[in-house]
Amino acid sequence: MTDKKTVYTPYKGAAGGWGALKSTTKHWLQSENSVRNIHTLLKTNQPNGFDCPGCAWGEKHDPAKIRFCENGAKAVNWEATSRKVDAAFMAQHSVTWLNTQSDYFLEYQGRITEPLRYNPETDHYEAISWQQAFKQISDTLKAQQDPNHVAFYTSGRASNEAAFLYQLFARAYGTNNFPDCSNMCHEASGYALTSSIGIGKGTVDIEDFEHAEAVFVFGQNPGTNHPRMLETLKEVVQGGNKVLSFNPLRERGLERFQNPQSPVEMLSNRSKPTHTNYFCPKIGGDMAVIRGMVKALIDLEKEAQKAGSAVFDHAFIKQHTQGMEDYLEEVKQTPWSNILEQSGLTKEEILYCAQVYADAENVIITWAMGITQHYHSVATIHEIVNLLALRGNLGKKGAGACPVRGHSNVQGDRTMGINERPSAAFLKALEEHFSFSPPTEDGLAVVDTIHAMKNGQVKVFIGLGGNFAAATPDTVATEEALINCQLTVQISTKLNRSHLITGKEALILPCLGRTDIDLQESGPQKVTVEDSFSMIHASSGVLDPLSSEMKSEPAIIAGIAEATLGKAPINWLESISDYNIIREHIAAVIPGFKDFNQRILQDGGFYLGNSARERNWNTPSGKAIIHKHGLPESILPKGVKDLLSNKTLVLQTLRSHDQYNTTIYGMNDRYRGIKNERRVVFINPADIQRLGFTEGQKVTLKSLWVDGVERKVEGFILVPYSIPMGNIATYYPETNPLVPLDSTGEFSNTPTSKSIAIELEEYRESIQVLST
Ligand SMILES: Nc1nc2c(c(=O)[nH]1)N[C@H]1C(S)=C(S)[C@@H](COP(=O)(O)OP(=O)(O)OC[C@H]3O[C@@H](n4cnc5c(=O)[nH]c(N)nc54)[C@H](O)[C@@H]3O)O[C@H]1N2
Ligand SMILES: Nc1nc2c(c(=O)[nH]1)N[C@H]1C(S)=C(S)[C@@H](COP(=O)(O)OP(=O)(O)OC[C@H]3O[C@@H](n4cnc5c(=O)[nH]c(N)nc54)[C@H](O)[C@@H]3O)O[C@H]1N2
Ligand SMILES: [Mo]
Repeated sequence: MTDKKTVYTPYKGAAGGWGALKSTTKHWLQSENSVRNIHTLLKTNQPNGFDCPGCAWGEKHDPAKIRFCENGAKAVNWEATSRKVDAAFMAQHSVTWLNTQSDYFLEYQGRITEPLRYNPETDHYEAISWQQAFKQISDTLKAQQDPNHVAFYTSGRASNEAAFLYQLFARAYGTNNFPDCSNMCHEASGYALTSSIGIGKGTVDIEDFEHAEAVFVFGQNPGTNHPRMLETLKEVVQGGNKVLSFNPLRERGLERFQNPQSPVEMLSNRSKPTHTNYFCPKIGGDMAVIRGMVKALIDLEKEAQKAGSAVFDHAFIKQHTQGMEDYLEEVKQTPWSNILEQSGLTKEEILYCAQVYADAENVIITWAMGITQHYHSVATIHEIVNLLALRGNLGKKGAGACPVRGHSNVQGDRTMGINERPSAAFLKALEEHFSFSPPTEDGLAVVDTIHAMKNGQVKVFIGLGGNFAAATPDTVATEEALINCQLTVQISTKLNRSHLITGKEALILPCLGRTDIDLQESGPQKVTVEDSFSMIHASSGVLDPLSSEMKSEPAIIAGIAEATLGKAPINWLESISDYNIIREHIAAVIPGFKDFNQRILQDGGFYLGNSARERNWNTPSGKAIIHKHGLPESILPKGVKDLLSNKTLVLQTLRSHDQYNTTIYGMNDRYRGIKNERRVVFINPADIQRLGFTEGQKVTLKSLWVDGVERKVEGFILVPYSIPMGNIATYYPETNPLVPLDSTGEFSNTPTSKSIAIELEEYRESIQVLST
């Protein structure tokens, strides 16, 4: 049994503060590039610097400010290392051996500095020239009988320029197969917002937070994942306004914040609260919370009417919405007992939330993965929109919907056309500008791509960044799918699992990252990205690349495209000589990018605009659609209903403070008090007792799913934690083997990685028996 104290000691400090400063310094020194990197860090999110490769939170325009946070600094130092993975490194380590190493070990080995081809005979990667690599890919692509045999994956760090070229190439080749990280992330937000307010993006900008009287934060952990958001929340609280946070875990990083850039706060060791109230609903209980709030608002409205006033914004509802009456009827029919049972909150708590909402003139609702990775995520986000619409909190200053995006350019990639279901208008614009007929049939998203690779329909996988093998659900099934491919190509900065789970043939193409100087024929290039607030701005690297054998993402795409399609529909190699050429194409095809090249010259970039913010609803009826859904019977996907027992727990998989998705920077999770360990289960102490376990005991987690396949992970340590009974949490990606491939969200098809039915069993450590 493990001594729990070695793993878990509650953290007493605030988010940010000295803890953050210490950690930033440690990661900076460990990069083995410290002198170079301090210069680099100071260029983060600055006018002539690069966009932070961390999260997608936006910036207020303030040139005097240092614009990076602890986790942004980790991301920068991680990329700007001096360690190299090249053919010499690969000669020393077989792929089979590397595959026994941890995700942390793999990425820690450094930047990939030359193109590599897998040799199955020796089980090693070997050097290959760029020309040979492009030829191998183009020969394979040209040999496919159907372009839909190829899938083009994108991770959300790709710049607008890279994403635009990538989708152009794939469509000119003939497919809409664009699985992307968004399918596992904010897909439900995109779907729910498009189907209700006619645009799949948030409606607020950073300035709106200055005018909000209440901010509701659902299902996110900004202390770790969007640290710069804490400062914004702190300012809202300081302004005398309300911040209500909803999270099943008591997240230290959401409770108090000490600004590392404020000498007064640092020297006096004082911190400021980032919320006025903190509620702990059950996992998946947010829709019930909001339903309860609306139910309470209906009563408040009745009372107000008696007094001759109103709580609802009737003018807005009448002029701008469709379906409100039906929805309110549905809410009236939902019994309080269901609401309280599913939400896990008390009626008093919900009434309080409703009163705060009713009292505030302007309200913003933010959310992230705690909302989007469930079976009923789309229904929950519709419910959020409905709540906002009731008081006209859409398209007015200080109010609106704010899905807080993950990857730094995941939103931009979608704007550029990375979408397996492109709109007819987008395809028409491509056709008119480039004079070719893009494919019109829907392509494959992540989960369908895995199925298609497994059954041989997709034979070639190309990944523009990311770590498909580790980030996707059902690891065993996903690995089988990748191994089944004829060719897997990974365009990457760092070594990861996806390089080791190869198709019959495999290539690694090393690319430049955000921090690197991207030198092309016309000189150093900038790229552009879009943040969560639809601000488009330029990013230029500041470091000399570690090797001349690394290419930029646009150059790699252009190289593959030229080898496959020749000079059609554009002269690919010419387009990368100066990225202004790519941006001119973007300006011609995508609405909102007129004069793109001029507008990115202005500091802070430009605002893309948002139709819903202007109260223009791009829906069939021209109004915001108020959807009604019944509260789900159970928050678990329907399939598992018959398998549940009183031993079943609901598992959510989340991020530690020392990771960026599948990139593991270290083994600690400071705010949650975890040290040197990632294989932990956060669990309510009463559940530990109820299930007959003890704190610190190791367990096996098994997930329940209809297909009868055994999905398990072993040797996880039970850590008592402030989490509702019946709920547990573990880190991703270690527990991805538990997420059944077909357990996906309704409408979004996003893996339900925040609600998995689990049973725990005692783990017996295997005893080494020597056979000789
Ligand atoms: N440093 C760092 N920054 C990142 C990332 C990273 O890995 N590291 N990842 C980036 C990416 S791609 C993304 S998408 C974002 C992710 O940002 P987050 O969404 O903050 O990421 P998670 O760690 O998945 O955290 C989910 C939070 O939701 C809570 N939660 C889980 N289930 C529920 C629920 O049912 N209801 C409610 N109310 N809360 C729930 C969890 O307790 C946890 O606090 O961050 C981005 N930024
Ligand atoms: N169980 C569970 N699964 C999840 C989630 C969860 O909460 N729980 N979250 C989901 C979410 S929100 C997301 S967004 C996905 C993330 O899925 P991905 O985006 O596929 O994964 P990352 O871990 O961000 O990818 C890391 C790799 O990207 C490469 N890389 C880094 N920078 C660059 C660059 O600039 N260019 C290129 N070409 N490559 C680069 C490096 O080689 C690195 O190893 O995971 C999803 N999976
Ligand atoms: Mo994400």
